[in-house]
Amino acid sequence: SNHKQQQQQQQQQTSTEPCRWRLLDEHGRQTWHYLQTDEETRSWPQSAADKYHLGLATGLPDLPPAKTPLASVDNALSFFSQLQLPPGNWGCEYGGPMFLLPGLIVTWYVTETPIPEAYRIEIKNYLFARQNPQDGGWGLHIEAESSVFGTAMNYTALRLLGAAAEEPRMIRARGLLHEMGGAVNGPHWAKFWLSVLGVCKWDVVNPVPPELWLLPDWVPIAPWRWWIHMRQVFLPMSFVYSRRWSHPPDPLTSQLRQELFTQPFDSIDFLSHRNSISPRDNFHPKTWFLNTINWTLVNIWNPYLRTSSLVDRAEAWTWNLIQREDENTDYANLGPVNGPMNFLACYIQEGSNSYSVRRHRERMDDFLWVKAEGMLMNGTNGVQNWDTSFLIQAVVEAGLAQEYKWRPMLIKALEYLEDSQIREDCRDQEVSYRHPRKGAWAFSTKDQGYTVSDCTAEGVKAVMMLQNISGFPRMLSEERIHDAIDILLTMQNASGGCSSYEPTRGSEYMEYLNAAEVFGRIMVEYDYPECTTACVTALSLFTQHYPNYRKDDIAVFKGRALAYIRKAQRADGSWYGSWGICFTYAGMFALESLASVGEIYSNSERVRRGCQFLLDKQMDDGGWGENYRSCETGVYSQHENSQVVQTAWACIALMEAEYPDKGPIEKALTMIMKRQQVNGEWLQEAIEGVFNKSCMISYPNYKFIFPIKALGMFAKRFGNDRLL
Ligand code: LAN
Repeated sequence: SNHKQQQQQQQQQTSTEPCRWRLLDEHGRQTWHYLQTDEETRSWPQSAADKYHLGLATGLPDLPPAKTPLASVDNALSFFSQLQLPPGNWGCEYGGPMFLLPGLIVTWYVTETPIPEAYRIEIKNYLFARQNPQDGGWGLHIEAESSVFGTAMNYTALRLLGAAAEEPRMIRARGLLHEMGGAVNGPHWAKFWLSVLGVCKWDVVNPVPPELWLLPDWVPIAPWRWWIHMRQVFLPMSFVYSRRWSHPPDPLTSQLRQELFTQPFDSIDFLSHRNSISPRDNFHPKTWFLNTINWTLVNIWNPYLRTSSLVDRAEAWTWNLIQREDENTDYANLGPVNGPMNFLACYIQEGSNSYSVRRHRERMDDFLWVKAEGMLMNGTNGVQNWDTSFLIQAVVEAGLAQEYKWRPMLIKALEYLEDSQIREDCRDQEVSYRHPRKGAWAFSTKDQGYTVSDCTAEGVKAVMMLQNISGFPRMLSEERIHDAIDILLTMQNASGGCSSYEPTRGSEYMEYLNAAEVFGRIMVEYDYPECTTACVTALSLFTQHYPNYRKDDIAVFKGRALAYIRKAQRADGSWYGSWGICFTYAGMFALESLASVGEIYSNSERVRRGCQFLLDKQMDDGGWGENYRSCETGVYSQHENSQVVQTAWACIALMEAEYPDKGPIEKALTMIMKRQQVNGEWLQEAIEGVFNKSCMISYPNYKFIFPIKALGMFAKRFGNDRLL
């Protein structure tokens, strides 16, 4: 009974003590730990970074007010350098998407994984903190309007974490869910997770046939051709779907069966709701083509043609591919959706105590992050390589790499990049359809280990800027730099552009089979001005220092890449951005590409149009502010407030283009400097990043990195005169 009492007390406990949380960073693997005893807290003190991320006072000093751009950079670096983590990388919250935690919570629940009490409390806090105040629901991402996906899934997650159905905030959420027609109106992924949990019947899930993995490679729709995130989610999903595995009903899920729908569970004809979807979720409606295929799969293929030997073969092969993904990443997995799903597949196949399940359990912690609002799930296992590479570049661009003061920070950062460059290709590269990776950098860590074109490019640029330009020790040999260049040279598409993880493997028509409903442009790799620019500028910098290595390949690559950049420009002078919001972000990259081959304002009509597009958007206070609606609609959408990050992007774009009048840039940077706090930091503003057109994602370190770069570039070009 003592134990029971304790449990009850815990149930009531609604927050943890912020002073007990610590971030551990082992070679970039970031996990949060809640220290139970005072002895532990004494022997592992909280760092400034811990405090900052938890929203506690950092104790970092007030600084002399900055009057000049370089003084502002100095203040910013004084602050930001204190957030560098021991291995040399920077970390941060990488939240935004609101559909990740529910997948994890359902997985934990059905795999009988105990949730540490401190996690349980803080995840609950986060989900409640992010409940939309207007209507009590949740959307696809933190700034989105409520949808069935967000509301049904986060409501379910909260119930699994112990929130009571009668709690007022839950009553409100349920009311909204019912107004939207209940969980049967959720998108495909919601229906999948709810069926796994046993609160929907599998009939409601549109087919996810693992047989597709048996198609020969030449078939135009074979899964190996899909965008890597889609096929790696489809993989474990198809395995679980094939088994129609569900958690056996228990008292809690029986209650959920009654709470999530507008009519009694037993009276619901789940099969008839396969295609039910609320208009709020239907961002990318399914095509008649996909609907026909689904109909055929449900009514003809599954009942009559799907023989048991075919099922066995399909399940055996998908299971094999799941294991390869697990082994190649040491169970870190590509991302936050396939991670929990692979975990679930291992549980179904190998049972609760298997090595695979135990290792997956540990790896889930890599995705979690604690902040003042509570605990959230990051969009990847971190932003390590990406932000660290950019910070190095910003300091070098600002002309500060030689400064004694910043040397320890930069050495550490270089050590991190050294440690995290991928040194070997995957063991089963061909069979598991992996792109070469020796010499590449991933977005996050070496364990995750997926080549990304621009992460490799930004990484190798940062290394060269330190080693070849700024006289830093050669931690990466010439051979390793060549390895990175070799990878970049594999990344080009027939169009001349570059994609994210691999060159495009399938046709754009594959989008007709996009079944996710909530995302656009997900089925195959596309060309991106951002990724293309990163590759072009890395190759340019490389040839300056290694003029002979693969000279001709590089020249051809660059010529074709530039042709793509020119072609991707819209008539109004803009470029559409896919990974940051939106035209401002892509404009910065595209103009940098053009400048890297000498195409600038004075000699290029197209650059003038690019600059004019941006200048027309400058706001009265000198800043830029673009709303995330741009990403959804493809039309520039003005934010009501100017944003430090986008203002920095626009300034960098104009300076790259050598826009002749420093007036607008000076005005913009003055605005940025006015927003800097006395300790050198900038405060968080609107969300910065995006993926798949509809989902926004946070890049909190951008508010340091890009102002530092813009201010530094300005001082270099126009002098370090007083602006304030
Ligand atoms: C990312 C994050 C980084 C991003 C850049 C490097 C910025 C970009 O230039 C290339 C694409 C890449 C690597 C990228 C791809 C898609 C990711 C992994 C994400 C936006 C972070 C989260 C997102 C992932 C797909 C989220 C899980 C959701 C699914 C729909 C599977």
